[in-house]
Amino acid sequence: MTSKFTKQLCLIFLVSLFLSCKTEKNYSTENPNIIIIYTDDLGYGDVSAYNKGTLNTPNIDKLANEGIRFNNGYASSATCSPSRYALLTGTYPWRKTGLKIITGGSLVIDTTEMTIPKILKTKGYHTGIVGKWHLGLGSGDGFDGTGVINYNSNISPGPNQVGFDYSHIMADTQDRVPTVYIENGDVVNLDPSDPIEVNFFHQEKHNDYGLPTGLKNPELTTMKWHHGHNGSIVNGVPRIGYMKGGEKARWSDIDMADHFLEKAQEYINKNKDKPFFLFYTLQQPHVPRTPHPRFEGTSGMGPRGDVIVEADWCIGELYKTLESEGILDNTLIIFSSDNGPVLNDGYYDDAVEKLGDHTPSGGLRGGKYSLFEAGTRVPFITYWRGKIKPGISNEIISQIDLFNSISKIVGIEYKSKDGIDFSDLIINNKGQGREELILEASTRTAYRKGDWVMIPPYRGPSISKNVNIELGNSIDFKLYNLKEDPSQKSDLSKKEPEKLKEMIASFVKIRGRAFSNIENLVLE
Ligand code: NG6
Ligand code: CA
Repeated sequence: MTSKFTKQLCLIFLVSLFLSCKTEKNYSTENPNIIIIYTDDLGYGDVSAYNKGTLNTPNIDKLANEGIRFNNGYASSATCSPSRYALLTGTYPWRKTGLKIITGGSLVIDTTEMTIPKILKTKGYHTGIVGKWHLGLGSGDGFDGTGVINYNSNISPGPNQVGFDYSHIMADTQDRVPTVYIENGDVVNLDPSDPIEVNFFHQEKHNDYGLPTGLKNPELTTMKWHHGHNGSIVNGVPRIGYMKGGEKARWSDIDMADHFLEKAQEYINKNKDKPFFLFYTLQQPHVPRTPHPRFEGTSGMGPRGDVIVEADWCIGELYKTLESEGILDNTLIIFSSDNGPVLNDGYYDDAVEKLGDHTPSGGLRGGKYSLFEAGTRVPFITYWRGKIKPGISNEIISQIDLFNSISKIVGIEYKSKDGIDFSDLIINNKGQGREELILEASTRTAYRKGDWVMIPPYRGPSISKNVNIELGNSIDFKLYNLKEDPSQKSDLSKKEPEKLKEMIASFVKIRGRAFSNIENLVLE
């Protein structure tokens, strides 16, 4: 009797084991299409699924509500280029000396480095990027305005040399020259008789270089610069840097969202019969905020709100394309943002004045450029119709982990330097997330472990006057408990000296004794 019962139990156990193996295997053998939708400067609280307020993002909400909404999802960094580097390579950006925001600089990913698209190519994927690149182009040295890129012949190395079969990009940002699209290394619509020249050198010296500038001819601008953006004026918008030529190739700012959407849709249509990876990197809501007229006034919050509504619409349209092409059920969509929110990032555009009750940071402290949570904690959503069950996760996960996780999902165990495989979390909402994570903002680093965050001392202003954001600089170590104090109001470093010591020790283990303050600290 007992043995019959035991046999039955064993049988049930084996059958359920078989079934569970089958479900686990399902996603790793099917080679789904993978789309990473990546917004620029969209805050934790800018998505209404995260922060029900005055701004509505119904299409992103659909992904969040019918997929997994991660409440502790991070970009590696509080600025763009480092986050994008970390996402594509699974490597902490501070390992790359001097990696900061790029302005006309050269490619920061080494062409020998492994990247997500390169991994996917080994599994027969077609890979594409449409949108903002901001990882540098060409092989000069330096991240800043060396002006060495020749835009008049095929530009290489670039996205196509680090794993993308297809690229249709803007080089850096919408506020930087050259204001042209680049497809597979070639400037789109370039007239050879009107070559493009660009430089980023100091304005006093080069104020007479190229197009009229915001500094000298403010009367020619339709958008006024607040700080920084007083170089060449294109379409009434003064930019960072100076440009001449390339008149026919210049983009129309108000059409940029539609342009990238169309290119993304074209890419999907063309590649729908094989597995593909699309990195769709929207420019919104980064400055200059230039909504198409049909979105003007739709948010009641001025251009910043309007371009978020526009970006949300684009995501809805992309979704419809996947549905009408019949490939939605075979497509994993990952949605996130490259860093936290900023209101005034260099232009007078009513972002502050018309904000009303909306909270872009969703109640987190800081914003873009900050070591506080709002700098790096961003919307992070995974969606796969019919495969991912709706859910919410409070596990800690970083964009750095997408490299290992995506590898696992397509059946390769490729491990990056700093990433962790969270495929089970991403697909099944199962298992634990990160125990610890280094956070980065303009080469400064902080440390999260469990609910605790430690920010080491840094020189510099506590608040950036230009953007009005608390940067996380202080002469002391700061310690916060996010469970009890999600908005980092109470520094516990004096109250919890043992915890602080433990946090510093663990931080130093990963980061090294990179700071004199830490070197002087007694760590017995
Ligand atoms: C800064 C710009 C800012 C923005 C940022 C890049 C100034 C004063 N500020 O240097 O406007 O362009 O670079 O943002 O020029 S990011 O999201 O691409 O990192
Ligand atoms: Ca950004």
